[in-house]
Amino acid sequence: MTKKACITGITGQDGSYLAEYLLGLGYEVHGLVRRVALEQPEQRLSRLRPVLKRIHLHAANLDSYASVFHVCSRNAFDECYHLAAQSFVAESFADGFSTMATNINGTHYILSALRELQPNCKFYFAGSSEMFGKVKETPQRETTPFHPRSPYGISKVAGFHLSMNYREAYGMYCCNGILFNHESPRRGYEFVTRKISDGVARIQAGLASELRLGNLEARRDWGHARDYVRAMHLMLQQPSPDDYVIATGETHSVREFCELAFAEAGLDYREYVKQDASVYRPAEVDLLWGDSSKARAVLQWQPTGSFTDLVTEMVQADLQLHLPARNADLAAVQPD
Ligand code: G4F
Repeated sequence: MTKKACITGITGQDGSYLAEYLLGLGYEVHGLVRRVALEQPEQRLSRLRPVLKRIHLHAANLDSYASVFHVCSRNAFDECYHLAAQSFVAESFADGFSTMATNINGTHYILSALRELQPNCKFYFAGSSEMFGKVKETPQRETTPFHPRSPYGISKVAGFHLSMNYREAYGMYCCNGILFNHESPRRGYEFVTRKISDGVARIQAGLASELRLGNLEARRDWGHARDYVRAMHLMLQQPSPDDYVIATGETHSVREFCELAFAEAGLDYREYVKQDASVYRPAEVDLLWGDSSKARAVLQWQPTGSFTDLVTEMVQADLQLHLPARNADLAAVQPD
């Protein structure tokens, strides 16, 4: 029988890769999206363009229990992937209240509606390595204590515990992925990797002359989003629910990312990158480095591709995006 999956946050990087992956496995894919996304499909559904005709979208507002309940009462799902969140850490410092409200209540509403209407639906919660924050050990694994350093991190710790509590209290199949940073050409422009790959392409195309960044010494364990959605699915296929760290096992600094990204376009990052104190965070997570041994052993999951491959793919994709602009400019100055 065809399995039905529900994805919250389907319009984002991970949601779009997951939708494609599940369609490839023969799933019927449903997505919860804000009504405004349905009204502005060109902008808000752009990542889903290749699969739009094959998925079912439902207007829902995760800030409203009634809205979430309404969708769950009309559709029976086998699996629910809860990816939707205010996921930009810096923004969570600017408005901690709405980040906490959306991320914590949204998770609670979905869990509660599922418990009421579809207690056998398997549930995936998108936990984050930001939960480790001021890390207590390196590398970080499932047993490493949490010490979040931002409203975003705190909201993810709360979501993690909500999901665990529904598992323990009501016997629901709830899994938490503790995903380290994962990137791709579909990454939002506010995150540092995309800011860099886009910045390189803009500079190369003559649209910008510098790139202003914050802390270049922060270290992250960066993988490819396409690999990480496979892990989400694998978690829900096990005999019993559990929590898993998903990471590459390598850590690199923002500076290293810059160096490789600019070099990909034949540029030296030191000539273009300017450090800007206004981009620094009030409390930084200095080092993230994951140990995904459990996922590798139990889920038989492993990442594909290297850090360099990821940087190359992102920069090349953004160079392609900006090429038409450069060509148009050149054409404009060509004599007849
Ligand atoms: O790319 P970032 O904004 O990602 P961050 O904060 O690590 O969070 C991402 O990964 C988490 C998983 O660990 C997710 F849960 C979360 O939703 C998100 O996807 O920043 C990475 C690092 C930080 O240390 C930041 O201070 O880059 C540093 N950085 C330096 N300059 C910058 C900049 N970050 C951004 N966004 N912009 C800068 O100009």
